[in-house]
Amino acid sequence: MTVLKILRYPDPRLHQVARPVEVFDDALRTLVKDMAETMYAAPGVGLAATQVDVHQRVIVIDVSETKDQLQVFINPQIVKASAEGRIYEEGCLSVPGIYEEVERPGVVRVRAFDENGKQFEIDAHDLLAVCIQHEIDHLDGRVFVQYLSRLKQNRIRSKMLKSDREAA
Ligand code: GNR
Ligand code: NI
Repeated sequence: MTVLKILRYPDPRLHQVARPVEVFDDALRTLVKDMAETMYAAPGVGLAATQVDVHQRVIVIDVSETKDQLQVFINPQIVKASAEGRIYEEGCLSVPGIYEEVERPGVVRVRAFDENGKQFEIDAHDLLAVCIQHEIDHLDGRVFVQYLSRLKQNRIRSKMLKSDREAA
């Protein structure tokens, strides 16, 4: 059982762009397992490798009520996105305590590989669509607060730095 440390905004490592996975080996499967444990422990509905300072294109998600439906997305690509947007109140394990509305495409088709290197495609909507897009953003070095106004971003940054100081 390994719960990994989650980077907190505004850590600059959250802005690194992750590289595609090239080898589907036991080390990758261990990473996936540790990321899943970290996500469930948090608890959260998704986690991108970037958040645990591993800059590879690996995502775990479980949007089920029962927390027993882990989905693994390696080298994920959005191959189709609906023109219609949806607004959802998002949160992030790297920005604890902050919840803000973000608009994104409501439905996306995602192509990815599982931890054994098998390719698959799914259509995602609702929370799963939001979560996949939020996690792919992490892999591209983007945190959801970057969709907010400069003013809100600055306030969130100050709040995070203050709570870091108080915890130290
Ligand atoms: O746990 C999480 N909940 C959530 C809620 C609304 C929109 C996105 C998310 S993802 C977040 C976990 C996380 O930070 N993943 O990167
Ligand atoms: Ni996040």
